[in-house]
Amino acid sequence: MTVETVATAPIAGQKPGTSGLRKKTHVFMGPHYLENFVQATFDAIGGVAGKTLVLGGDGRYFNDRAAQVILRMAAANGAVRVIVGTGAILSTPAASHLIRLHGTDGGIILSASHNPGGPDEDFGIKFNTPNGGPAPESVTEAIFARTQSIAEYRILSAQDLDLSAPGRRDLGGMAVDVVDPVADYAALMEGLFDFAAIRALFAGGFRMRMDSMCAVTGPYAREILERRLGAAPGTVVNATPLPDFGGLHPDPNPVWAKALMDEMMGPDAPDFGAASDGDGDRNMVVGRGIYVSPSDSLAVLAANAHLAPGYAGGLKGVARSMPTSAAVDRVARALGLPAYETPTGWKFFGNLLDAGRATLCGEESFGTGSDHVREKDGLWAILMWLNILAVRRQSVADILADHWARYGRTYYSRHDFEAIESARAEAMMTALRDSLADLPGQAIGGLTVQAADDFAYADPVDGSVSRHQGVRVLFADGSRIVLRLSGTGTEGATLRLYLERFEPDPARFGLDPQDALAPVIAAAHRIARIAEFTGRSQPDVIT
Ligand code: G16
Repeated sequence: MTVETVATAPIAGQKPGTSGLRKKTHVFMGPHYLENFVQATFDAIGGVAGKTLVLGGDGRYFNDRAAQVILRMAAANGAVRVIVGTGAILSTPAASHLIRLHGTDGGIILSASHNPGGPDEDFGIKFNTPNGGPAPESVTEAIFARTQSIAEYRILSAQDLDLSAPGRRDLGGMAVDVVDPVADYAALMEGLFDFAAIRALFAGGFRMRMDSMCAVTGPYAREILERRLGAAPGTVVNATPLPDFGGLHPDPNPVWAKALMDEMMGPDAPDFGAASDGDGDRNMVVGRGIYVSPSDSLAVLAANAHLAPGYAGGLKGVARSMPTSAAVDRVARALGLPAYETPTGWKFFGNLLDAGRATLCGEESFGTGSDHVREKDGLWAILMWLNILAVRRQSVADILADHWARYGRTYYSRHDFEAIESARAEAMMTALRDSLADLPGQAIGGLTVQAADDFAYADPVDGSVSRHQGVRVLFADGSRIVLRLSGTGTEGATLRLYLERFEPDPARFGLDPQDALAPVIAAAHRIARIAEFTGRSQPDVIT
């Protein structure tokens, strides 16, 4: 085995977005594309000589090939050890846990998360730092800068390594520890939640449907829900991870997890439904006949976390991304907890979690998690709900009703306009930003603008400032709209329009969110001139 130094040249566009570098799979499979980005990552973190890394991915098409390349590059760059999931599979939260458990120098996760997979779909890669969390902007910017000056990369010439079963292998003097992807993660969950209470719940006839969407959580959910907690065999569906996710879009929302939604809204629905995404960090939860919006889910978990043994001592604080609804803020106020508002992207929670300022974090984009790892964690959220249901012995609908009765209901929805021509989307955002100063005081369809800005975040821990994180328009009645362009898409631009209205009147808790939000939706279209700039008046996806 010899180390080759391969001459290369910068490839344009290797700028990580909201969560790592995501591109079409064929782009990643192009000459030097993956290698350039991996070498740039190694260089940006001061090299990997003498270091230990974790490696794994969500099993999508090219995951196996990419993992072999990265192992050979890690060996050629002097890494001493790589811990890799069997078959190069690790869910994102499980990878985060392994980095923390073994105190490694970070890890590489292969995933485009909720984006579809396959030769014509998406692939992605991201670096997580030694705290287990996604690299902060300072690191991703250094990686991007390095991709623009790279001239060579190092790779071992070697055969593929057998990753099909646990055990230690040698790759040119570097130890490769192949580990069971599920075991350590399942043990972590067992330490946080009241498995005995959840087992008793299932033993009493409680029925659940878990849709793993042919993605990475299948083996994790089977082991934890069916084997350890005694849920009925077959509770987990779409449980075999497939390279193309069975042609499904592995995004757990009411649109892409429609089969689950139909079952939960239909006759004889199970008591509880849940779904997770491509790499296992997202979750959707549904009760019999009732959908739980992610913002409400975060608020309910914050209000009830003390019922789970791992959180019995209470929370240090809560954090949400700016576009997420303020429902959790109301819980924080009632509990006397600090509440933080960060830009979109889990990486912004890392400092708060590390500094012990927040225990629970969440986002409207179906992400919820805690300080047990440094990623959002789909199965964690589902188990937290199960723990709460097992202790309270109420239905999901009753728990939500209780919650709204106490805190009021925050109607919330996100409208996505996908694959817009990038120049049009940028022009719309520019015009909107230019109009911000004139908006306060304007009355638009019965709503008066109170304030409007372009969200900037000053990290309270390290003082770093992130600007242009989304336009917010606040109305006098407390309603709010937020507009930003997605940082995870791979085709054109996706405009995200976030809509929110607080309702204190219990007589009005039963509305359809789209009806409750109708005036806010109309105002958003008028203020941002969405149709004029993008040619679209209807969203592609509503969550
Ligand atoms: C990633 C980030 C999340 C973010 C989501 C959507 O999730 O980790 O923090 O909310 O993307 O981002 P955007 O609105 O920019 O598309 P995931 O599950 O895709 O890794």
